[in-house]
Amino acid sequence: MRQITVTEHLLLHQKKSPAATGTFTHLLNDLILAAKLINRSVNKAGLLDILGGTGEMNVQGEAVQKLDDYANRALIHRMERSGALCALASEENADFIPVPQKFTRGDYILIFDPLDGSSNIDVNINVGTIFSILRRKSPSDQDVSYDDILQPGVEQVAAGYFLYGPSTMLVYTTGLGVHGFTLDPTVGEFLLSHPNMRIKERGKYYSINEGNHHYWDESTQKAVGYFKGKDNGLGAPYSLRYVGSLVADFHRTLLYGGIFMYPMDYKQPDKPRGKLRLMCEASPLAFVAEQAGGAASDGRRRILEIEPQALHERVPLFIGSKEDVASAIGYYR
Ligand code: AHM
Ligand code: MG
Repeated sequence: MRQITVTEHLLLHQKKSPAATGTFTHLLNDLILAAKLINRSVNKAGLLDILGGTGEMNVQGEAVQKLDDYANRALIHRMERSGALCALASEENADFIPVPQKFTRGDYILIFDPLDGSSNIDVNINVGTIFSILRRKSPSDQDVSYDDILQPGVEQVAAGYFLYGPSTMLVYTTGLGVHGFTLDPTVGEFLLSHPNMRIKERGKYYSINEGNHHYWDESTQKAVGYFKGKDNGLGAPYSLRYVGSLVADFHRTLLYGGIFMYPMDYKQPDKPRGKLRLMCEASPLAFVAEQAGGAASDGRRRILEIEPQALHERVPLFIGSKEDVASAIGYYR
């Protein structure tokens, strides 16, 4: 059997993509190295003193886990030295980070959620790293500004995620389909295991935090009621699956079909909001979903067309099989 590495795959299958340059390949390989380091720590989490919180809160007002902090530092350290980037932006940092002048700078921008689902770390449940790669808009000799960072998802050059689970996977797209690689720990390489991933037009699973039912508006209650309803016209009620790690819930949705929803809610009545972040969570996964034949919406707009107003902007998310997403967002018209 022929084993295809990520670099080989980029050279062989992504030739037509503007992302298939030497610099981009280098960027992706540095990202892979950072992910392997994070994977190593996640794997040993129970053995080292890296479980639990740091005692600090992040810019989102959420408790920072020690592994969140490690993953964030590993990514920043590795990626600012890659020579391919001019700036990075992380879920854990309030502002974007321009690549310091002492390092070689490139034209790409990396936006990431270093350890998605980190509230699940202490109980040994899948977590992941989500990434989005953009190209700067301004000339290379100028300082990077928020105009370079706040680009809608349609401008992404590449996006994807690493899933640290029973096996460790990389799933990514450069706009030429979605491809999945599994880490072979014996040789330390990600090898092509899921070429050309496609998501079913309709699935059998819905995924949402049902504990928020009382905080939802009527449209959301009806949308969720549709999937679990006996007389929904879908043949049978959908089964519920909810890990609470977006990467894991999305990965299952990609492979089995169905829908993942994190709608707007009224948990804080004066501040109705979605929970997930547009730039480092929703947009990259929306790019993957669409490239696999699925869809992603905030209920009214295609996620990829939303013009971000702020780096940490939150957005409601309906993502997965095309027909399931269409059914859900039909309740928001
Ligand atoms: P995180 O990036 O800080 O881990 O937060 C995002 C996570 C997602 O992985 C997951 O889908 C969601 O929060 C779960 O939220 P809830 O506990 O409200 O259901
Ligand atoms: Mg997250």
